[in-house]
Amino acid sequence: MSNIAGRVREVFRGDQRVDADALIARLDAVRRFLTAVDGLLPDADLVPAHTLVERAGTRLALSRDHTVVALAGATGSGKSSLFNALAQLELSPVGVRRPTTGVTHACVWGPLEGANHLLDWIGVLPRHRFVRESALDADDETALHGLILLDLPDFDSVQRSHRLEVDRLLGLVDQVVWVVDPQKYADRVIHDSYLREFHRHREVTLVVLNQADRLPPAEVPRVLDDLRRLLDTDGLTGVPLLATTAIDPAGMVGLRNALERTVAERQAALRRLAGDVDTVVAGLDELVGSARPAGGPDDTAVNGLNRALAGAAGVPAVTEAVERAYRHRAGAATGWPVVRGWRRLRPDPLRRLHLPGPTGDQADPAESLVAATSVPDPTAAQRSALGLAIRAVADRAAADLPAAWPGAVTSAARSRLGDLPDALDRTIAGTDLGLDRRPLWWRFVGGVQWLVTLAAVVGLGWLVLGYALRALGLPALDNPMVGQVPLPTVLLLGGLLAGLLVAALTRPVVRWAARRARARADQRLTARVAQVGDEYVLTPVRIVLSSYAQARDALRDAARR
Ligand SMILES: Nc1nc2c(ncn2[C@@H]2O[C@H](COP(=O)(O)OP(=O)(O)O)[C@@H](O)[C@H]2O)c(=O)[nH]1
Ligand SMILES: [Mg+2]
Repeated sequence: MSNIAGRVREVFRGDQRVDADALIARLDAVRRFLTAVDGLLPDADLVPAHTLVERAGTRLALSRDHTVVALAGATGSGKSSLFNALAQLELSPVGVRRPTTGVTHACVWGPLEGANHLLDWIGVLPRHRFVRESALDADDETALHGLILLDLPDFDSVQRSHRLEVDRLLGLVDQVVWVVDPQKYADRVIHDSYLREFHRHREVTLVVLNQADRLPPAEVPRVLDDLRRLLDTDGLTGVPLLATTAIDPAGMVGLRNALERTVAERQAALRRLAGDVDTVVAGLDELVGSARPAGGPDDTAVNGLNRALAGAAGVPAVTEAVERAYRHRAGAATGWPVVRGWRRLRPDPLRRLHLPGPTGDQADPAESLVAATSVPDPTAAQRSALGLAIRAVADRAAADLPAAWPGAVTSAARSRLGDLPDALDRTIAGTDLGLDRRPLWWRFVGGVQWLVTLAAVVGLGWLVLGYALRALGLPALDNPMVGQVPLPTVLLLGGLLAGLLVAALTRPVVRWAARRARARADQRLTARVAQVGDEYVLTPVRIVLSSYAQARDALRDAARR
């Protein structure tokens, strides 16, 4: 016995204390993780983390002076016998029935207050709660004050409800004492389904080989060694392992001592939760990894997106219209006055797209809430090019992320796809295309055209007047001469010729200026369309990337013991 107790002490010496504040900080980190990934990762993957946050919050809010220890094991291993022996219920004046299988019984050492809330939460019915506070005990039970011992149903029960109850309770208790017996200690069920699952809860796991009295004394160490080897394979290296005999008080000393230490340390609840955090973090690790993603998609993908957006928004059609509108408006302002009116009859190319007309009037702001322009809708090819460009942006942005994330990034990139057409249209309608002001040189050339036309008209009038006077036999006008030619003729022909000449000279200048106007409009529209892409596609992507970074940092904090 002393040998075994010595081994137990050695293991306990290796245990580290869990700081309550550090544990609370780790739980906060898990909470931050959950906030960061909310709506981005599949809910099913987050259930353990949500459960942990809720359970841990409640457990820490409930009595920390109590330690809930469960006796768990297969049918007939001796859980109830150990429970009765420790609680000495047979001696108790309460005179209770022997606990029956299938129902969890609890025994509380010390006062029930505080323990009752804990037992309400754990779900042990009041009529299955016993108090180990007896006048007969005197002071020899004080070392266990604060212990709440549970006798769990058999985990290998044929009744599914019993097994579910065991699983539920194993998730809530602070420490588990696994009870095995010499016949069944190597059973696969207990190792594969239970002990192995508890490898992150080594610090709150204790294994007892009960019914040690059934073995020849010389066999006990050999069986314990064999069991120790199995526990090592379960990942439970170093957990306390001791032999017990429920029917002999002397065979209970080791277990009692271990429980007294657990109760005195007040650490089991914290260690259990710390183990839970470890388990949850390990489960989430694959989901988050340690990738350090770029701040967003690369320039190539963004440029591709902007091109596709410009195509879908009809930017080429608008810039083409800008060029034609420039020529149209410049022609109307600088053309030969004789044909100007005729030009004005033709519709303005920008007006046709319901874009700001020749007077520079902006689209009505109320109207701009709905499709504002008549720019042609994107073709199927443009639509699919946009879809591909958005996909490329998402793919590039999510390239370094773990498998759970690219889906979230793609959804984010496409999240506002439905709003894009209107947003693009409003942007096109609201963009200053640079045609508002009439260039000074138009006015100058227009003025020159008026002057030369006026000259021609004056010449014509003068000539007509001269002919009329002559026809009526009145004294003729005395025409001043320019060289050999009379002045009115010079005015008329010179004016007409000058008008045609100015118009001819102006035309290439107008063409060149129209191309410049088109380039300017293209620049402005592309920049505005890129802003829309930023707002509707890139920003949602960046939000997911920053959520990823937050989740990764939070998980790293949660992992830090
Ligand atoms: N010899 C011996 N028998 C025991 C010991 N512990 C339990 N038993 C017997 O094993 C049987 C099953 O015990 P029980 O406590 O009901 O097991 P449970 O199903 O795990 O609750 C009962 O007949 C007990 O008397 C022990 O340490 N030594
Ligand atoms: Mg039992």
